[in-house]
Amino acid sequence: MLPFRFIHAADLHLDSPFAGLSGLTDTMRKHLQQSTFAALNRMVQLAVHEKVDFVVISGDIYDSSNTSLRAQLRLLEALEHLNREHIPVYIIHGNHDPLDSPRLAVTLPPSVHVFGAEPESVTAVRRSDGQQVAVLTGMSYPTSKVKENISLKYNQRSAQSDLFHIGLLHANVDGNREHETYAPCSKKDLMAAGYHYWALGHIHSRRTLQESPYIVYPGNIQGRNIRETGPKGCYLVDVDEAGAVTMDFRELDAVRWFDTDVSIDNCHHPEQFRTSVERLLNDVSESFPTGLSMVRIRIIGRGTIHRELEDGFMLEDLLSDLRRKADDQAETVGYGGCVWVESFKLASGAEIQLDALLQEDSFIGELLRLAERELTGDMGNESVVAHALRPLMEQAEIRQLLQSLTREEQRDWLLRAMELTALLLLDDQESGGASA
Ligand SMILES: [Mn+2]
Repeated sequence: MLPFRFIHAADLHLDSPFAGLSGLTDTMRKHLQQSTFAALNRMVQLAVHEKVDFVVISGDIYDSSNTSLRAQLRLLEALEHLNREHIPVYIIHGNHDPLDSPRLAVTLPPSVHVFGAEPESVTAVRRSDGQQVAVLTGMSYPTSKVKENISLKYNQRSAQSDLFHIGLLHANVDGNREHETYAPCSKKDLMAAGYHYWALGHIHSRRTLQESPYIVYPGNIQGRNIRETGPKGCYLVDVDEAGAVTMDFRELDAVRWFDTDVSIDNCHHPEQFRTSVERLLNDVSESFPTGLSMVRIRIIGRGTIHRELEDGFMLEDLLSDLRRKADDQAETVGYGGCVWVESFKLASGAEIQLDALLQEDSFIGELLRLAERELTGDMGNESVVAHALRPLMEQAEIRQLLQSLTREEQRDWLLRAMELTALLLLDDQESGGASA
Protein backbone atom coordinates (compact mmCIF):
# COMPACT_ATOMS: atom_id res chain seq x y z
CA MET A 1 0.00 0.00 0.00
CA LEU A 2 0.94 3.61 -0.41
CA PRO A 3 0.78 5.93 2.59
CA PHE A 4 -1.86 8.63 2.56
CA ARG A 5 -3.84 10.86 4.86
CA PHE A 6 -7.51 11.80 5.12
CA ILE A 7 -10.03 13.53 7.36
CA HIS A 8 -13.03 11.63 8.67
CA ALA A 9 -15.86 13.89 9.83
CA ALA A 10 -19.61 13.38 10.25
CA ASP A 11 -22.77 15.01 11.54
CA LEU A 12 -21.98 18.61 10.65
CA HIS A 13 -25.61 19.58 11.25
CA LEU A 14 -25.02 22.89 9.51
CA ASP A 15 -27.28 25.73 10.59
CA SER A 16 -28.54 23.95 13.66
CA PRO A 17 -31.04 26.42 15.15
CA PHE A 18 -29.99 26.13 18.83
CA ALA A 19 -33.63 26.46 19.79
CA GLY A 20 -34.99 26.02 23.28
CA LEU A 21 -32.34 28.03 25.12
CA SER A 22 -33.83 30.70 27.32
CA GLY A 23 -32.24 33.93 28.42
CA LEU A 24 -29.68 34.22 25.62
CA THR A 25 -28.67 37.70 24.59
CA ASP A 26 -28.71 38.49 20.88
CA THR A 27 -24.91 38.39 20.66
CA MET A 28 -24.76 34.96 22.29
CA ARG A 29 -27.56 33.54 20.15
CA LYS A 30 -25.88 34.81 17.01
CA HIS A 31 -22.58 33.31 18.03
CA LEU A 32 -24.20 29.94 18.74
CA GLN A 33 -25.99 29.97 15.41
CA GLN A 34 -22.70 30.65 13.63
CA SER A 35 -20.86 27.87 15.45
CA THR A 36 -21.62 25.02 13.05
CA PHE A 37 -20.23 27.14 10.21
CA ALA A 38 -17.18 28.12 12.24
CA ALA A 39 -16.46 24.43 12.90
CA LEU A 40 -16.82 23.70 9.18
CA ASN A 41 -14.34 26.44 8.32
CA ARG A 42 -11.88 25.04 10.84
CA MET A 43 -12.18 21.66 9.19
CA VAL A 44 -11.35 23.23 5.82
CA GLN A 45 -8.32 24.97 7.33
CA LEU A 46 -7.21 21.72 8.93
CA ALA A 47 -7.49 19.87 5.60
CA VAL A 48 -5.39 22.52 3.87
CA HIS A 49 -2.85 22.84 6.64
CA GLU A 50 -2.36 19.10 7.08
CA LYS A 51 -2.29 18.57 3.31
CA VAL A 52 -4.76 15.70 3.43
CA ASP A 53 -5.37 13.65 0.29
CA PHE A 54 -9.14 13.79 0.72
CA VAL A 55 -12.00 14.42 3.16
CA VAL A 56 -14.80 11.98 4.04
CA ILE A 57 -18.10 13.24 5.50
CA SER A 58 -20.40 10.49 6.77
CA GLY A 59 -23.85 12.03 6.69
CA ASP A 60 -26.05 14.65 8.36
CA ILE A 61 -24.24 17.50 6.69
CA TYR A 62 -27.38 19.57 7.13
CA ASP A 63 -29.37 19.76 10.33
CA SER A 64 -32.76 19.55 8.75
CA SER A 65 -34.24 18.10 5.61
CA ASN A 66 -35.76 21.53 5.16
CA THR A 67 -32.27 22.82 4.42
CA SER A 68 -31.69 26.53 4.80
CA LEU A 69 -30.28 28.42 1.87
CA ARG A 70 -27.62 29.76 4.20
CA ALA A 71 -26.44 26.23 5.07
CA GLN A 72 -26.19 25.25 1.41
CA LEU A 73 -24.24 28.34 0.47
CA ARG A 74 -21.83 27.99 3.38
CA LEU A 75 -21.18 24.35 2.52
CA LEU A 76 -20.67 25.29 -1.13
CA GLU A 77 -18.18 27.94 -0.08
CA ALA A 78 -16.24 25.38 1.96
CA LEU A 79 -16.29 22.83 -0.84
CA GLU A 80 -15.09 25.43 -3.35
CA HIS A 81 -12.23 26.35 -1.05
CA LEU A 82 -11.19 22.67 -0.85
CA ASN A 83 -11.57 22.38 -4.62
CA ARG A 84 -9.16 25.27 -5.15
CA GLU A 85 -6.71 23.42 -2.93
CA HIS A 86 -7.30 20.24 -4.98
CA ILE A 87 -8.67 18.33 -1.99
CA PRO A 88 -11.50 15.96 -3.01
CA VAL A 89 -14.48 15.51 -0.69
CA TYR A 90 -16.61 12.35 -0.44
CA ILE A 91 -20.08 12.79 1.00
CA ILE A 92 -22.99 10.61 2.02
CA HIS A 93 -26.30 11.99 3.27
CA GLY A 94 -28.02 10.70 6.42
CA ASN A 95 -31.38 10.77 8.14
CA HIS A 96 -31.28 14.52 8.70
CA ASP A 97 -30.48 15.42 5.10
CA PRO A 98 -31.65 12.55 2.85
CA LEU A 99 -31.50 12.76 -0.93
CA ASP A 100 -35.21 13.57 -1.24
CA SER A 101 -34.92 16.79 0.81
CA PRO A 102 -35.87 19.91 -1.09
CA ARG A 103 -32.60 21.67 -1.84
CA LEU A 104 -31.35 24.29 -4.19
CA ALA A 105 -29.95 22.73 -7.36
CA VAL A 106 -26.41 24.02 -6.89
CA THR A 107 -23.57 22.77 -9.01
CA LEU A 108 -20.97 21.25 -6.75
CA PRO A 109 -17.27 21.63 -7.56
CA PRO A 110 -15.82 18.75 -9.65
CA SER A 111 -13.73 17.54 -6.71
CA VAL A 112 -16.83 16.61 -4.70
CA HIS A 113 -18.45 13.19 -4.91
CA VAL A 114 -21.88 12.63 -3.39
CA PHE A 115 -22.83 8.98 -3.12
CA GLY A 116 -26.26 8.00 -4.46
CA ALA A 117 -29.10 5.93 -3.01
CA GLU A 118 -27.40 2.60 -3.73
CA PRO A 119 -23.89 1.63 -2.61
CA GLU A 120 -21.18 2.45 -5.13
CA SER A 121 -17.40 2.42 -5.04
CA VAL A 122 -14.97 5.06 -6.21
CA THR A 123 -11.19 5.19 -6.18
CA ALA A 124 -9.30 7.94 -4.40
CA VAL A 125 -5.81 9.02 -5.37
CA ARG A 126 -2.88 10.56 -3.57
CA ARG A 127 -2.61 14.24 -4.37
CA SER A 128 1.19 14.34 -4.62
CA ASP A 129 1.49 11.86 -7.51
CA GLY A 130 -2.02 10.81 -8.52
CA GLN A 131 -1.41 7.20 -7.48
CA GLN A 132 -4.49 5.21 -6.46
CA VAL A 133 -4.56 4.68 -2.69
CA ALA A 134 -8.06 3.81 -1.55
CA VAL A 135 -11.43 2.44 -2.58
CA LEU A 136 -14.35 4.29 -0.98
CA THR A 137 -17.77 2.66 -0.82
CA GLY A 138 -20.84 4.49 0.37
CA MET A 139 -24.51 5.26 -0.05
CA SER A 140 -26.80 8.13 0.94
CA TYR A 141 -30.20 7.81 2.58
CA PRO A 142 -32.82 8.15 -0.17
CA THR A 143 -35.39 9.16 2.46
CA SER A 144 -35.12 10.02 6.13
CA LYS A 145 -36.38 6.72 7.46
CA VAL A 146 -33.98 3.99 6.48
CA LYS A 147 -34.91 1.13 8.77
CA GLU A 148 -33.22 -1.82 7.08
CA ASN A 149 -29.66 -3.00 7.48
CA ILE A 150 -28.09 -1.27 4.48
CA SER A 151 -24.58 -2.36 5.44
CA LEU A 152 -25.44 -5.76 3.95
CA LYS A 153 -25.74 -4.10 0.53
CA TYR A 154 -22.13 -2.91 0.58
CA ASN A 155 -19.84 -4.92 -1.73
CA GLN A 156 -17.24 -7.20 -0.31
CA ARG A 157 -13.66 -6.01 -0.67
CA SER A 158 -12.30 -7.46 -3.88
CA ALA A 159 -9.61 -10.00 -3.09
CA GLN A 160 -7.29 -8.77 -5.85
CA SER A 161 -7.23 -5.19 -4.75
CA ASP A 162 -4.37 -4.13 -2.53
CA LEU A 163 -5.89 -0.69 -2.02
CA PHE A 164 -7.09 0.47 1.40
CA HIS A 165 -10.89 0.08 1.68
CA ILE A 166 -13.05 2.67 3.41
CA GLY A 167 -16.79 2.30 3.96
CA LEU A 168 -18.89 5.44 4.47
CA LEU A 169 -21.98 4.55 6.44
CA HIS A 170 -24.57 6.51 8.40
CA ALA A 171 -25.91 3.97 10.84
CA ASN A 172 -26.62 2.87 14.37
CA VAL A 173 -24.11 0.08 14.95
CA ASP A 174 -24.93 -2.39 17.71
CA GLY A 175 -28.13 -0.64 18.75
CA ASN A 176 -27.02 2.50 20.58
CA ARG A 177 -30.17 3.44 22.48
CA GLU A 178 -29.43 7.13 22.75
CA HIS A 179 -29.91 7.47 19.01
CA GLU A 180 -32.65 6.41 16.68
CA THR A 181 -32.13 3.02 15.14
CA TYR A 182 -31.62 4.02 11.53
CA ALA A 183 -29.83 1.48 9.35
CA PRO A 184 -29.27 -0.89 12.26
CA CYS A 185 -26.33 -3.21 11.84
CA SER A 186 -23.71 -5.00 13.90
CA LYS A 187 -19.96 -4.85 14.08
CA LYS A 188 -20.03 -8.39 12.72
CA ASP A 189 -21.87 -7.22 9.57
CA LEU A 190 -19.24 -4.55 9.03
CA MET A 191 -16.30 -6.86 9.62
CA ALA A 192 -17.70 -9.34 7.09
CA ALA A 193 -17.18 -6.84 4.25
CA GLY A 194 -13.41 -7.02 4.70
CA TYR A 195 -12.85 -3.25 4.68
CA HIS A 196 -10.00 -1.60 6.57
CA TYR A 197 -11.85 1.43 7.94
CA TRP A 198 -15.53 2.07 8.50
CA ALA A 199 -16.09 5.82 8.48
CA LEU A 200 -19.35 6.02 10.37
CA GLY A 201 -21.77 8.84 11.12
CA HIS A 202 -24.99 9.20 13.17
CA ILE A 203 -23.86 8.78 16.80
CA HIS A 204 -22.79 12.22 18.00
CA SER A 205 -20.36 11.10 20.67
CA ARG A 206 -16.92 10.13 19.46
CA ARG A 207 -16.07 6.46 19.77
CA THR A 208 -13.91 3.83 18.17
CA LEU A 209 -15.96 0.64 18.30
CA GLN A 210 -13.08 -1.46 17.11
CA GLU A 211 -9.57 -1.37 15.70
CA SER A 212 -8.55 -3.73 12.90
CA PRO A 213 -10.72 -3.19 11.10
CA TYR A 214 -11.33 0.33 12.32
CA ILE A 215 -14.99 1.06 13.05
CA VAL A 216 -15.15 4.71 14.00
CA TYR A 217 -17.66 7.40 14.94
CA PRO A 218 -15.86 10.77 14.97
CA GLY A 219 -18.90 12.42 16.65
CA ASN A 220 -20.28 15.72 15.47
CA ILE A 221 -17.99 18.67 14.77
CA GLN A 222 -19.96 21.08 16.97
CA GLY A 223 -21.99 20.21 20.08
CA ARG A 224 -25.58 21.44 19.79
CA ASN A 225 -26.99 21.10 23.28
CA ILE A 226 -26.26 20.11 26.85
CA ARG A 227 -26.42 16.41 25.97
CA GLU A 228 -23.49 16.91 23.56
CA THR A 229 -20.75 17.84 25.98
CA GLY A 230 -16.98 17.94 25.62
CA PRO A 231 -14.61 18.59 22.73
CA LYS A 232 -16.03 18.02 19.25
CA GLY A 233 -14.16 17.65 15.99
CA CYS A 234 -12.89 15.15 13.45
CA TYR A 235 -10.24 12.50 12.95
CA LEU A 236 -7.10 13.10 10.97
CA VAL A 237 -6.24 9.60 9.77
CA ASP A 238 -2.83 8.44 8.52
CA VAL A 239 -2.40 5.16 6.71
CA ASP A 240 1.17 3.89 6.28
CA GLU A 241 2.82 1.49 3.77
CA ALA A 242 1.74 -1.51 5.81
CA GLY A 243 -1.85 -0.27 5.97
CA ALA A 244 -1.49 0.58 9.66
CA VAL A 245 -3.80 3.36 10.82
CA THR A 246 -3.00 6.27 13.13
CA MET A 247 -5.93 8.40 14.27
CA ASP A 248 -5.49 11.89 15.61
CA PHE A 249 -8.56 13.65 17.03
CA ARG A 250 -8.65 17.35 16.19
CA GLU A 251 -10.97 19.80 17.92
CA LEU A 252 -13.06 22.00 15.64
CA ASP A 253 -15.81 23.35 17.91
CA ALA A 254 -16.34 27.06 18.46
CA VAL A 255 -18.75 26.51 21.36
CA ARG A 256 -18.36 23.75 23.94
CA TRP A 257 -20.93 22.32 26.36
CA PHE A 258 -20.18 21.41 29.95
CA ASP A 259 -22.42 19.65 32.47
CA THR A 260 -20.82 20.23 35.85
CA ASP A 261 -21.47 19.92 39.57
CA VAL A 262 -20.88 22.37 42.38
CA SER A 263 -21.29 21.14 45.95
CA ILE A 264 -22.77 23.16 48.80
CA ASP A 265 -21.36 20.84 51.48
CA ASN A 266 -20.17 23.12 54.31
CA CYS A 267 -21.43 26.17 52.46
CA HIS A 268 -23.14 28.67 54.76
CA HIS A 269 -22.99 32.08 53.08
CA PRO A 270 -24.07 33.37 49.67
CA GLU A 271 -20.54 34.73 49.12
CA GLN A 272 -19.07 31.30 49.74
CA PHE A 273 -21.42 29.82 47.16
CA ARG A 274 -20.65 32.54 44.66
CA THR A 275 -16.92 31.90 45.07
CA SER A 276 -17.37 28.19 44.42
CA VAL A 277 -19.33 28.93 41.26
CA GLU A 278 -16.76 31.46 40.05
CA ARG A 279 -13.95 29.01 40.68
CA LEU A 280 -15.80 26.42 38.63
CA LEU A 281 -16.37 28.84 35.76
CA ASN A 282 -12.71 29.78 35.86
CA ASP A 283 -11.68 26.13 35.51
CA VAL A 284 -14.03 25.73 32.55
CA SER A 285 -12.65 28.86 30.92
CA GLU A 286 -9.08 27.61 31.29
CA SER A 287 -9.98 24.24 29.84
CA PHE A 288 -11.36 25.88 26.68
CA PRO A 289 -9.54 29.19 26.18
CA THR A 290 -10.21 29.41 22.44
CA GLY A 291 -13.99 29.45 22.41
CA LEU A 292 -17.29 30.00 24.17
CA SER A 293 -18.30 27.56 26.91
CA MET A 294 -21.94 26.81 27.70
CA VAL A 295 -22.19 25.49 31.23
CA ARG A 296 -24.94 23.76 33.15
CA ILE A 297 -24.28 23.87 36.88
CA ARG A 298 -25.92 21.17 38.95
CA ILE A 299 -25.93 22.17 42.61
CA ILE A 300 -25.42 19.15 44.84
CA GLY A 301 -24.60 18.33 48.47
CA ARG A 302 -26.15 19.55 51.71
CA GLY A 303 -25.69 22.87 53.41
CA THR A 304 -27.54 25.64 55.20
CA ILE A 305 -27.33 27.73 52.02
CA HIS A 306 -29.84 25.36 50.41
CA ARG A 307 -32.82 27.20 51.91
CA GLU A 308 -31.80 30.42 50.20
CA LEU A 309 -31.18 28.60 46.95
CA GLU A 310 -34.61 27.00 47.18
CA ASP A 311 -36.18 30.47 47.31
CA GLY A 312 -34.82 31.12 43.84
CA PHE A 313 -34.06 34.84 44.10
CA MET A 314 -30.39 34.42 44.92
CA LEU A 315 -29.81 32.08 41.99
CA GLU A 316 -31.71 34.35 39.63
CA ASP A 317 -29.57 37.31 40.65
CA LEU A 318 -26.36 35.36 40.37
CA LEU A 319 -27.38 33.98 36.98
CA SER A 320 -28.19 37.37 35.49
CA ASP A 321 -25.00 38.86 36.92
CA LEU A 322 -22.79 36.08 35.49
CA ARG A 323 -24.52 36.30 32.14
CA ARG A 324 -24.15 40.06 31.96
CA LYS A 325 -20.42 39.71 32.62
CA ALA A 326 -20.09 37.01 29.96
CA ASP A 327 -21.91 39.18 27.45
CA ASP A 328 -19.66 42.16 28.25
CA GLN A 329 -16.57 40.02 27.89
CA ALA A 330 -17.73 38.63 24.56
CA GLU A 331 -18.36 42.12 23.20
CA THR A 332 -15.13 43.67 24.45
CA VAL A 333 -12.46 40.96 24.26
CA GLY A 334 -14.20 38.22 22.30
CA TYR A 335 -15.52 34.72 22.86
CA GLY A 336 -12.24 33.00 23.69
CA GLY A 337 -12.45 31.74 27.28
CA CYS A 338 -15.90 33.24 27.69
CA VAL A 339 -18.33 31.21 29.83
CA TRP A 340 -22.11 31.40 29.64
CA VAL A 341 -24.18 29.72 32.34
CA GLU A 342 -26.88 27.78 30.50
CA SER A 343 -28.74 27.08 33.74
CA PHE A 344 -28.52 26.16 37.38
CA LYS A 345 -30.11 22.86 38.36
CA LEU A 346 -30.94 22.62 42.01
CA ALA A 347 -30.21 19.09 43.22
CA SER A 348 -28.97 19.97 46.68
CA GLY A 349 -30.62 19.53 50.03
CA ALA A 350 -30.88 21.19 53.42
CA GLU A 351 -28.61 20.20 56.25
CA ILE A 352 -30.72 17.33 57.42
CA GLN A 353 -29.66 13.81 58.34
CA LEU A 354 -31.61 12.09 55.61
CA ASP A 355 -30.16 8.66 56.42
CA ALA A 356 -31.21 8.94 60.05
CA LEU A 357 -34.68 10.22 59.12
CA LEU A 358 -35.13 7.31 56.75
CA GLN A 359 -34.70 4.93 59.67
CA GLU A 360 -36.98 6.88 61.97
CA ASP A 361 -40.30 5.49 63.13
CA SER A 362 -42.22 8.69 62.45
CA PHE A 363 -44.43 10.35 59.87
CA ILE A 364 -41.41 11.93 58.16
CA GLY A 365 -39.60 8.59 58.18
CA GLU A 366 -42.59 6.86 56.63
CA LEU A 367 -43.00 9.57 54.00
CA LEU A 368 -39.32 9.51 53.03
CA ARG A 369 -39.34 5.73 52.75
CA LEU A 370 -42.33 6.00 50.44
CA ALA A 371 -40.50 8.57 48.30
CA GLU A 372 -37.44 6.31 48.21
CA ARG A 373 -39.54 3.44 46.94
CA GLU A 374 -40.97 5.70 44.24
CA LEU A 375 -37.44 6.73 43.27
CA THR A 376 -36.24 3.17 42.91
CA GLY A 377 -39.33 2.56 40.81
CA ASP A 378 -40.63 -0.65 42.36
CA MET A 379 -44.11 0.67 43.18
CA GLY A 380 -45.79 -0.53 39.97
CA ASN A 381 -49.54 0.11 40.12
CA GLU A 382 -49.21 1.21 43.73
CA SER A 383 -47.32 4.33 42.66
CA VAL A 384 -48.42 7.24 44.81
CA VAL A 385 -47.10 9.73 42.28
CA ALA A 386 -49.15 8.18 39.48
CA HIS A 387 -52.19 8.23 41.73
CA ALA A 388 -51.63 11.86 42.74
CA LEU A 389 -51.16 12.92 39.11
CA ARG A 390 -54.29 11.19 37.83
CA PRO A 391 -56.59 14.25 38.04
CA LEU A 392 -53.95 16.38 36.30
CA MET A 393 -53.63 13.83 33.50
CA GLU A 394 -57.17 14.68 32.41
CA GLN A 395 -55.88 18.05 31.19
CA ALA A 396 -54.46 17.56 27.70
CA GLU A 397 -51.69 20.15 28.00
CA ILE A 398 -50.51 19.03 31.41
CA ARG A 399 -50.68 15.41 30.32
CA GLN A 400 -48.46 16.20 27.35
CA LEU A 401 -45.96 18.00 29.54
CA LEU A 402 -45.83 15.21 32.11
CA GLN A 403 -45.51 12.52 29.49
CA SER A 404 -42.65 14.38 27.84
CA LEU A 405 -40.55 14.22 31.02
CA THR A 406 -37.56 11.93 30.88
CA ARG A 407 -37.02 9.39 33.64
CA GLU A 408 -34.22 11.62 34.94
CA GLU A 409 -36.46 14.69 35.04
CA GLN A 410 -39.13 12.71 36.90
CA ARG A 411 -36.48 11.67 39.43
CA ASP A 412 -35.32 15.27 39.83
CA TRP A 413 -38.86 16.47 40.52
CA LEU A 414 -39.48 13.73 43.02
CA LEU A 415 -36.18 14.37 44.79
CA ARG A 416 -36.97 18.07 45.04
CA ALA A 417 -40.43 17.33 46.40
CA MET A 418 -38.95 14.92 48.93
CA GLU A 419 -36.38 17.46 50.12
CA LEU A 420 -38.91 20.24 50.34
CA THR A 421 -41.44 18.14 52.26
CA ALA A 422 -38.83 16.95 54.76
CA LEU A 423 -37.71 20.53 55.28
CA LEU A 424 -41.22 21.87 55.85
CA LEU A 425 -42.14 19.06 58.23
CA LEU A 426 -38.94 19.52 60.21
CA ASP A 427 -39.54 23.27 60.44
CA ASP A 428 -43.03 22.56 61.60
CA GLN A 429 -41.72 20.25 64.31
CA GLU A 430 -39.13 22.77 65.48
CA SER A 431 -41.68 25.57 65.74
CA GLY A 432 -43.82 23.28 67.87
CA GLY A 433 -46.55 22.82 65.28
CA ALA A 434 -49.02 20.02 65.54
CA SER A 435 -47.25 16.75 65.00
CA ALA A 436 -48.84 14.39 62.52
MN1 LIG B 1 -26.62 13.35 13.22
